[in-house]
Amino acid sequence: MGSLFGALIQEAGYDVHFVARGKQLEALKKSLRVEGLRKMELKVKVSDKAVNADVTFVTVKAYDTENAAKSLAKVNPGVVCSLQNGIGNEEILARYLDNVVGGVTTYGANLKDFGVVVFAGEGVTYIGEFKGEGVEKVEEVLRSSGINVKIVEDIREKIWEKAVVNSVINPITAIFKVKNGEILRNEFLWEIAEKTAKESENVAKSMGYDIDAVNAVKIVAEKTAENISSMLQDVLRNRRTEIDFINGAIVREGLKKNLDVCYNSFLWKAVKAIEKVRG
Ligand code: KPL
Repeated sequence: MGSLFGALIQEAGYDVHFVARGKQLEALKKSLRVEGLRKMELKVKVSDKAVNADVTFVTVKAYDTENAAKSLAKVNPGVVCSLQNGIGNEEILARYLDNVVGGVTTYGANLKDFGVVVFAGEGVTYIGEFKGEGVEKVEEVLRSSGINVKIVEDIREKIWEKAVVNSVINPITAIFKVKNGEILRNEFLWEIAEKTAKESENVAKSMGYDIDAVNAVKIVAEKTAENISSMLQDVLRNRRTEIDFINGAIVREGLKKNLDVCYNSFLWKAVKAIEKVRG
């Protein structure tokens, strides 16, 4: 997502600085290529350290948010907007930084190779105040870069909506190694999906968020039927997943309120087991 949005924002005329590590850093030193819905090859500025900016987008995996926040706290990052998956990223950023904007995007982007991002689908990016100020500044940058953006009153609700859908599709596809659409076609997977969705919905309701989770899962699984979910991609690449920040966060919140979270708990532990087995 960082590569795609960075490319679109640079194309709109902004001075963009990418922060990356390892092979992605080396690839970006040569160029950044966008394929799919837009095609472009850009020369980009890149480094492995946070830099001063007016607006900073954080697109790292949820388990890297704390490290990102600590390095951003050493510079002047301006308004910091999270565009990540999972629950709790904004809270972590807000512990270290003054101006934090929450964000959720339904744009589709896949890293095909280091330095090559596929723009897979247009969507909507919801943003909302989390701590301090700056939401309008973030909106201006996204809107003038041609990215559909909406400011919402309560960004936590959007974060939970997305996490509830991810709590169903991501672990099931990662454990059973299927594309998203298979959840709708295989009645056994659908039974697990429905039970998990209802559980996650109950936890979201206890937070004051009224979500029709079963329906939301159906819509997203249909729309993204051919997708390999981000969690399955992580499992296939032997990388750590974001399960602690999705099902893990839902279980923690549910247990606080004595709610039944046994499906979420099972899916959380099953994905943790997969992470551990491959070491
Ligand atoms: O957000 C996604 C993900 O893979 O993380 C979905 C919506 C499930 C699309 O694949």
